[in-house]
Amino acid sequence: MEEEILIKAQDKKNKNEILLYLLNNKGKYVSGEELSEKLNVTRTAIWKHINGFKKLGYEIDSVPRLGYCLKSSPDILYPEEIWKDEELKFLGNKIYYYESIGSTNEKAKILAVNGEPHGTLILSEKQTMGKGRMGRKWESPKNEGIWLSIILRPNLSPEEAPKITLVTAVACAKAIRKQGINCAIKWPNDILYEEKKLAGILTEISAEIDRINHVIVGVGINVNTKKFTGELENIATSLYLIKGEPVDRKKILIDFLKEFEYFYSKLEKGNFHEVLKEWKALNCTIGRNVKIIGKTKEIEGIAFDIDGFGALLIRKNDGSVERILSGDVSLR
Ligand code: BT5
Repeated sequence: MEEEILIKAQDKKNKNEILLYLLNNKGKYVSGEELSEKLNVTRTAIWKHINGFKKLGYEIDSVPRLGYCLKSSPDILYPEEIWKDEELKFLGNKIYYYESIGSTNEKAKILAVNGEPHGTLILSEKQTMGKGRMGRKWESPKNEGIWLSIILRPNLSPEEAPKITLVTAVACAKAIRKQGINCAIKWPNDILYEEKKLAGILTEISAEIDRINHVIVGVGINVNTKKFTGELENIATSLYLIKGEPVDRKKILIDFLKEFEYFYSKLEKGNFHEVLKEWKALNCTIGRNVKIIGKTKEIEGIAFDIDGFGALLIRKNDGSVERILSGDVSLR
């Protein structure tokens, strides 16, 4: 069943300064007077906001004469936690943050058609109808992973759109590697650890013949899932299962967004070769015997390279070369 619970839809320029002030002074007492003077808000407004943050799970002490002290933050991907980072330039300048949604990609498509800007981020703590490619399902249990979509309006031709999947895969793998996890990219859209799937990417495009209207890039990262069952038991893994301890989702999310901006700007500036170089260093597909299961045919051979558009090049047993734009790869 599809349920949609929106917590907040907001522009970065209207971020909640009270929460940011508390986040930046975590563990310290700040007086109501100080907040009120610095942020130009009334004491009553502050009190109301503080109660709202407490409802979200922020642990805030209020002591007469001393003021307010943020003791701990809940494990939620609240937009201010992202805006706290001042390095991000265009990603998340507008954020839609859900407690629950059908699919962030589906929502992003509607928002993109309604004109939401480049870089808009759609985040949900849970998806009830998370999607993989070709109508497959993506399991997205509450608070256990990062389930997000980004609206992009790139200045690229439609045949260049697959480059965005490569940018995303590099950003995702880099953010995960920062945790000391030696993950690798499997062409085109998987992040694996020891052959098990840690993250998946779903890139969807709306285009005319010669022009992209928008691209939606969806990312699912299994962070704190403790157990996979059924079909996923032997094929999926999470950062928790690899590290043996809970991992801070906010940190992974922010690292991913920063890496994405970095590599996306390479793409925008015509330096896609730098993305490719990084992709090649992080991938586990090239050099392997593979079987590609496409919509209409199957191909077997050695994946020996990717080209400047991100297509996989396969040398078949008869020596001929095929250029693959999409499909499922099984590594042999
Ligand atoms: C993908 O498809 O890997 C793309 C996944 C994209 C998910 C994100 S979450 C945010 C955004 N909103 C969405 O609705 N989707 C995106 P594909 O390569 O087709 O892989 C799908 C297959 O992965 C399934 O058939 C399962 O076998 C497996 N799978 C499903 N859930 C999984 C999970 N949580 N972890 C690992 N594998 C999973």
